[in-house]
Order: sequence, then C-alpha cells, then structure tokens
Amino acid sequence: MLKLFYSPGACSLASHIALEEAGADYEAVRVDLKSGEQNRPEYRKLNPKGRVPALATERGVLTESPVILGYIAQTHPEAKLAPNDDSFAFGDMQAFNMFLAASVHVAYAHAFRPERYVKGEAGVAAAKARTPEALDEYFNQIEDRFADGRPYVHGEAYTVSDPYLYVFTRWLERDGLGHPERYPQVLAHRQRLDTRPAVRKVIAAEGLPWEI
Ligand SMILES: N[C@@H](CCC(=O)N[C@@H](CS)C(=O)NCC(=O)O)C(=O)O
Repeated sequence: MLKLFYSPGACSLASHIALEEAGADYEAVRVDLKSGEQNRPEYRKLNPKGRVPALATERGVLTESPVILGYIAQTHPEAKLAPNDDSFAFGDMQAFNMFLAASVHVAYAHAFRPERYVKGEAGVAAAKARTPEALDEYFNQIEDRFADGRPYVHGEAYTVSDPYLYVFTRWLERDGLGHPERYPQVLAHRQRLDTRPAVRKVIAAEGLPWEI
C-alpha cells in the first residue's frame, strides 16, 4: 500500500487529491510542520529533505510534487490523470507542473520562508515584497491559458496539473499575498475543482475550510 506523508493544506494536497482521484490503495500520514515534525530524525530518515509530500512505495520513497503526481498518473492509467500514451503531451503536462513547483511555489516561499533565500531584516523585507509581484506575473500567465474557455489546465481532460494548480490558487488569499479577483478563469477553475467528489473528500479528510 502507498503511504502519503502530508500536511493539511500544504502542497501535498495535490498528491492527496490525485491519489483519491486515482482510486489508489493508500494511507495518508499527517506530518505536523508547525511543531517541526519534518525535521525529526524519524521523518528525515524517510525524507532527508524534511519536506512534504513524500510517497512511500514498495520500491522506495518518492519526493517532489511533480514526480509524485506523474507517478500516481502512470501507475493508475485507468484513472486517466495524464496523457500517459503521448510523450510530448506528458512532457507538456510536467512542464506546467515544474513551473508550479519551481516558480509559483518558490514565489510563495519567499514570503513564507524568506530566511531560506536571504539574510538580514532588509533582505527578508525585500523577499516578502517580491512575492505579490511574482505571483501576479505567474497567475496572469496561467489566466491566459484559460482564454480559450478550456475547463482544465491542459484542455478538456482533467489531469494531475489541476489539483496542483488548485493548491496554489487556494493560497492566493493567504496573508493577502495574491489578487484572486484579477484571475477570473483561474478562480472558476478552483470552483470547478471544489465540486469534485475526490476534492471534497480530501478537503474534509485534511480538515480544511471551504472558505479560504
Ligand atoms: N519541491 C518540493 C517542495 C516541498 C515543500 O517545500 N513542502 C513544504 C510544504 S508546501 C514543506 O514541507 N515545508 C516544510 C519546511 O520547509 O520545513 C515539492 O514540490 O514537493
């Protein structure tokens, strides 16, 4: 059985939703980031990076959201969570997922964990100030993707990119960092996901509020 190590509402939410959408046989194990459980030796042994998500499989532990999402999609082909038979389309999906991981997530991290990137009070203030600007640039790019009326990130078909985007759209309201009203199509996408049974089940399982 797969074991997903997650923290409520964190980026691990995407993998959690993907496992549920896939109908996977899995157990969700909560890691308390607030109390620093990710840095305890038992967890570091499992994931030396001290982060969530981590997915324990029968062959070992996978980390990094785009990798875990791709793995879930490939190991549950019947759920059709990725274009598994089309290498270019699969790569294109992973390019979007990497953009979320390396640009969008990192933009948020400059506000949530500035000490990871800069030193000193002035540096921290500058890092935090950069987050809303960077998020605006990235979310405008994402909004543009939906200009053709597509319901999901990659078109008519739902893929693992959708719950991954959902995580970061939920975060737009955190600490007033983003301007959700500027991205109506992205917000409509979030509402579309809110109605999916798998999303509702995982939101309830993680104890998250609907109103963010
Ligand atoms: N590149 C990783 C980032 C994982 C990550 O930063 N996870 C955060 C939660 S969203 C975390 O575990 N933070 C704990 C910490 O930084 O101590 C991924 O995409 O999975």
